[in-house]
Amino acid sequence: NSMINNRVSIIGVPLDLGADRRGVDMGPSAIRYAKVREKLQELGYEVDDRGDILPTRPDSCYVDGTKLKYLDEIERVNTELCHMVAEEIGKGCFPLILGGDHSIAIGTMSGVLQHKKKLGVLWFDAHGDINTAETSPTGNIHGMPVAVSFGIGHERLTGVGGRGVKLDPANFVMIGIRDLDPGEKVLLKELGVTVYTMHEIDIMGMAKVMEEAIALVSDGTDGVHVSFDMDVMDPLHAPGVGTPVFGGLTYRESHLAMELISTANIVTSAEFVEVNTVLDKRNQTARVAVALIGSLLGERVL
Ligand code: 6HN
Ligand code: MN
Ligand code: MN
Ligand code: MN
Repeated sequence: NSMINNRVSIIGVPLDLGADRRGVDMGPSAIRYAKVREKLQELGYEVDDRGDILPTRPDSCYVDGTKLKYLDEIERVNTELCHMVAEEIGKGCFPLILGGDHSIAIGTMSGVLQHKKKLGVLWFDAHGDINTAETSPTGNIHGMPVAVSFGIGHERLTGVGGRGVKLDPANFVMIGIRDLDPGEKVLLKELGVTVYTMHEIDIMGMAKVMEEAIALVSDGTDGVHVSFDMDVMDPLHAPGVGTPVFGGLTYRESHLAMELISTANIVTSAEFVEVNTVLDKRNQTARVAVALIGSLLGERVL
């Protein structure tokens, strides 16, 4: 696999301030406990676990004037994450980020963008995560990272990593979507983001969806980031998530997607987010995440 360097750097971000339910702050520990390092070493990678970027816990829910919750701390953690991701890529390592709530995609993607100016993104999620302060029903920043990556949203979030470098909606593909807020639907259409909802996956099948998605994110790009929100899976397979939605990807559909991305040899960074240990059953969701990381980075049955 030539796109994937044989050195992987793990970065944990135990942040849960971007979501309403506590518990994803233990996600990185849970994924490590499910033996992510061992899995990667088995596959032949040299693994450097850079530890966690530690958020502080404000004692009350700070809400800024535009109703964004915990803006200060989320901006600070993402700025640190941006630097760390850029640093690891600079060293020639593949960054694997463990969340934490999905607001950390702001830091991950802005860090990758320091090196890959034309970045494609495969966004696996039940949700669109493309709200702004104006459209968000909750004020939770984990519902906003996609908007931010296009330069839309609070300036302290779009400013992470510098205002100049942003993603092109033409190379951004969403997969597994089944819960969008009204304002998100408007913005997705306006920007022309390609969205494979569960409906398209049912009709076309995952293999065809991934064939098209891979073509879109690799067209003229210099890297591809995989952002995998565990709630894209059906809650039957991934019960440990804060915002579960019925009717998601099966265990095999998720693996097939990872395997096809791996075979296409395009991925240059990845993050697995929203593992909520408080709601999980015997660390099942973290174990599934590790299995998916394996498939994404080359593991095969035979
Ligand atoms: N996630 N659309 C809802 C909101 O609050 O903006 C849910 C967002 C979920 C975000 O799961 O990463
Ligand atoms: Mn998400
Ligand atoms: Mn989600
Ligand atoms: Mn909703």
